[in-house]
Amino acid sequence: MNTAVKTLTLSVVAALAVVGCGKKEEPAPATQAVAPAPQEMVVKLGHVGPLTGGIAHLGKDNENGARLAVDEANAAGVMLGGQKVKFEMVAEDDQADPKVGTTVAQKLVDAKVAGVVGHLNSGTTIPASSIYSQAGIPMISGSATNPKLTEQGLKGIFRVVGRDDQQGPAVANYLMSNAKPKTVAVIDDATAYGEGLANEVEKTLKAAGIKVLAREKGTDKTTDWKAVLTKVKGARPDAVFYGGMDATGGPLIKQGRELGIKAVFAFGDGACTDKMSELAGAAAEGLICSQAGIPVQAASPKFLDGYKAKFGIDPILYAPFTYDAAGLIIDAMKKADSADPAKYLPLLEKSSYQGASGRIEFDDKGDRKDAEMTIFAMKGGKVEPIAIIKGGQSHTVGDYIKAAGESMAAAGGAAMDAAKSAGEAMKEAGSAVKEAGKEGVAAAAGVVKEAADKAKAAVGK
Ligand code: ABU
Repeated sequence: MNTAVKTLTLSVVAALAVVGCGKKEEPAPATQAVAPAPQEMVVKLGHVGPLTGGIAHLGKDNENGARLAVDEANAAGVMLGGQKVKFEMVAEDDQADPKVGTTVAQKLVDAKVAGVVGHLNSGTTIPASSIYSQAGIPMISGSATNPKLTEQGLKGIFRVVGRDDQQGPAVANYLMSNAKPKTVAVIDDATAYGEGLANEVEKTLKAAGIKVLAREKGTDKTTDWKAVLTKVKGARPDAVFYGGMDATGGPLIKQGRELGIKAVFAFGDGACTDKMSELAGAAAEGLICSQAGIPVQAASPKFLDGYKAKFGIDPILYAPFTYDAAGLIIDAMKKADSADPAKYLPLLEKSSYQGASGRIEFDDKGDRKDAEMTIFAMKGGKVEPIAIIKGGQSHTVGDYIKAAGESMAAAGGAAMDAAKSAGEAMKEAGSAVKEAGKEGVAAAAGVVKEAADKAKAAVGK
């Protein structure tokens, strides 16, 4: 039951009690002890990402997104089961390491968190997901894009970004239509994400008849790519695709240009940040990259302003998605009127939630339905979004933001209408209670129930 209806029902019950007794309560004697205020119920939410190492900037960005959602919920005040709730974020560092990832996942389970936002990397999220699922704790990643995460058939495991079997074809198709390469070199960092995305890109290129060179590999810690790039240079490819993160992608493009490679360089979401130009300088200009979701600039103004006000910087990449992941968990708890995962998970599965990154609904696997893909190019040291692809249609970023604003305004209008209807139903209920004083409590209870149902239906629209 939502708050408006609950408030209405409680007011009505209280009013009926007064009417039913037919007399006013005596004032409490001065000596009577004042009941202590009910204690806050603490609900723990976990967040996990790399907070140390080469991609700590992305882990912190993810954590900030989740923290903003938690702090906003605490500031707004949330009641569950009649008790005031204080959400407490338990933040862990998985160092982007699969083994550490499973260790901290178990730590969060032992700490009895009610839900988890994370992890950042597919390589940590996939093994950790079975630990959460077995413990019955819902987990939503705001960044892990490897398809395997949601192909394991695990209950309570979700992501709010798209998958690499959508992102790979999107960036490969853009590369083909834009740079028209005949030969492409594909390199990856041997992680679940980097290798998986590189495979998807290679598959798409090959299906279109493009020659793809033998795969070259590094690791998620490689910063000296000269041996790999010298081999690549000898094959004179028209384009180079790298599956990996910005911490390793920056040195890769820098060293590629230093070696005189003239090819177009393309990357996936993990290397689609301004960090690329911090690491590579002018060598990063003109690179192409993709994101398995909307660009951060297209997130809701409420989120963008709130993030800047709280952290004094702009969000980098996935923060709108981790903000939404935390928001989804809290919203499902509110709908279930409980922080018990067994009670709120069924509502989380059926979410239709307007987040900072748009409307979020999940399919049966836990993937976001109809996720956007964005293509970027590096211009003047910044990754600039060029096109947002949704439902097979390509949109300019300006058009997309305008349409998103209009649909949010429409959603806001519908909420106002619902609130108005709820207010009218409450007025009706008030009159019914007044009438009950004359004609009987039972008759009033029927009218009140009807009014409460109307209010519930109006607000639930
Ligand atoms: N999606 C790119 C970064 C996170 C991952 O490993 O999937």
